[in-house]
Amino acid sequence: IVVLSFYTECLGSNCKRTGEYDVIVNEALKGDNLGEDTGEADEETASTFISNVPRTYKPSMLRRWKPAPTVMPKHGSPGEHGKPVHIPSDQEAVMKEKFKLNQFNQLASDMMSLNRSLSDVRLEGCKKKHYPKLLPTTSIVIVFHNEAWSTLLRTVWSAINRSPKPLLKEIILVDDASERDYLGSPLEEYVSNLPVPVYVFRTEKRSGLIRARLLGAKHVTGDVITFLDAHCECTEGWLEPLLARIVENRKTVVCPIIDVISDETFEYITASDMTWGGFNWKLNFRWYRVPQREMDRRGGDRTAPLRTPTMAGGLFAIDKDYFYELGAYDEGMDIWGGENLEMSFRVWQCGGTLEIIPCSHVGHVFRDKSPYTFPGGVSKIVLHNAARVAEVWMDEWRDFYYAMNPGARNVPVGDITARRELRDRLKCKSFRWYLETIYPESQMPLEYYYLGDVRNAETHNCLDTMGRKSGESLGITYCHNLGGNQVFAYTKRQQIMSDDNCLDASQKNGPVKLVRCHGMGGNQAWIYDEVSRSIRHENTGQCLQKPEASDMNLPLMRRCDHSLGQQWIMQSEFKW
Ligand code: LR7
Ligand code: MN
Repeated sequence: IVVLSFYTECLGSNCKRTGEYDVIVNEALKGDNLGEDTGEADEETASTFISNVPRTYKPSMLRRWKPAPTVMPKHGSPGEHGKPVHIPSDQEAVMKEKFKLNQFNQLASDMMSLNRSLSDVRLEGCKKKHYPKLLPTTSIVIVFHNEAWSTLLRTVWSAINRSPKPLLKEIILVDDASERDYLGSPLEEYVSNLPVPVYVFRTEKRSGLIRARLLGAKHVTGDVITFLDAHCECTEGWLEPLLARIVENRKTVVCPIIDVISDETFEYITASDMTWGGFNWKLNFRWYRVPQREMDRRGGDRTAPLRTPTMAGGLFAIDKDYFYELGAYDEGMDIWGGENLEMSFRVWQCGGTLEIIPCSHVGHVFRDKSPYTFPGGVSKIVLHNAARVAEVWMDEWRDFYYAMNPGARNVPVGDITARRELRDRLKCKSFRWYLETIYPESQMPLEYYYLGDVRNAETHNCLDTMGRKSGESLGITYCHNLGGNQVFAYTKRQQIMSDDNCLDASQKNGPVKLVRCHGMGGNQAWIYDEVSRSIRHENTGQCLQKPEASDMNLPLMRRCDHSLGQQWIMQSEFKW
């Protein structure tokens, strides 16, 4: 169950940008997700790193460019200006049938022009920006497995139409062993007639997106590699700010703002410029609200590059030499997942900078489920990839990953010596440095006393989140020793946390809830006494107690009385 929830959570609605963003906005409005800065930010971004990558581009590598002309709307064609597509009611059965092919509304996509128009979603300040007259060339690498024709080719056309011609060296498509005939010679024939060189390479057997990208990158002749998923739409002016930033500093890895193309209607929905990338204990990539600290660093300028702790993974640009110097990708990762956090940690820990460039917008079709097979099993693959991230980059914080995903201990990580050597060779910094300097707001506590289950001395039951969300009640049930929902960290800041939620009590005798950790003590401060084994709530002075018979599964707040029902065992040794 733990394993399944891992996967659905990752490809599921939680991962969907709209859904997550709503949550973020709502919580921001309520004011409870605006945790204060939880640490000191170090302004120096690891510039001590010794690099072979030349710091500047030679003039011969740069091209003079002009912005691409705006794509004009086709009158009467569905989806123009990024509007939603309406499916006639007599076509609903076809629509449902086609939805299964890719887990998005392929009929809607097929109805739209491959060159559909979009509105200019940029901030006014972005439209006025001047970029250098000379910029480097880029090659776009798009990998796909069984992608729909219309989404794949709309990705290609949007890049061609909206990139300054001299800057787009070529587009490299990598077919990862698709099983659809139209992706064979018909695709090769189609792309041979496009106004930009487009090449198709094919993996011999299903390799997964990570190795497919490595294959594509090998054939890149441009100076910058730009990766895109196969169901994207580039918007006006998307490329220039990315390249301009890399010219400024070749060790900057840059992402556009990833807007939402609805999987239901193909409507183009602008995403917030106030979210950045984080991750949870399961090592799922997650969007979170940008903290005030980073807004301040940018002088409040919403058009300025945003330093992000992690990236979503599919859409980014990187100097080609730097890509290889930094270790490209981990070839030991299969099919899907993990590479996004792996590269994010690697960039930061090894002396680079990872940014979201808010003046660059690219749409992506977010979907609830993955449409394709995971040979060998979803959980095995995803846990394997994530374990490699944890083992190579996260030092002792890998414990959080294993505690949250006990199934991961039984999945072989494979040989990781080459990646560990890479980390040594590049003299990369520790995960502690990353948490302290780059991501003090993360869910991973910097200092903690304990990680494990919390057992009641009388009933021998364990505190359990029951998989509940922020705002819901804490549960308690028999101890299963499997970690997951029964794993809690007791931190030096007196929080009892499970992933990004903390035990929270707001009144005497009241319920104990799971609430998004705010790091400000108050309702979330608990004092554990190792001798009396009590968990005392600082604000109310009451103690955590086993449920009463009538309320079987809800731990309570009661006056401290040293009874056995108020004694809690944190099993493994404490790190006092
Ligand atoms: O075996 C495979 N072979 C492939 O070529 C599996 C996938 N692929 C292709 C696939 O056709 C697609 O073009 O790889 C690309 C990414 O796969 P998706 O679209 O199923 O992934 P996703 O959009 O659900 O997931 C995000 O996380 C992935 C983790 O491995 C990758 O980093 C994706 O690139 C990434 N997508 C984005 O960053 C877009 C924004 C999504 C978010 C958050
Ligand atoms: Mn995708």
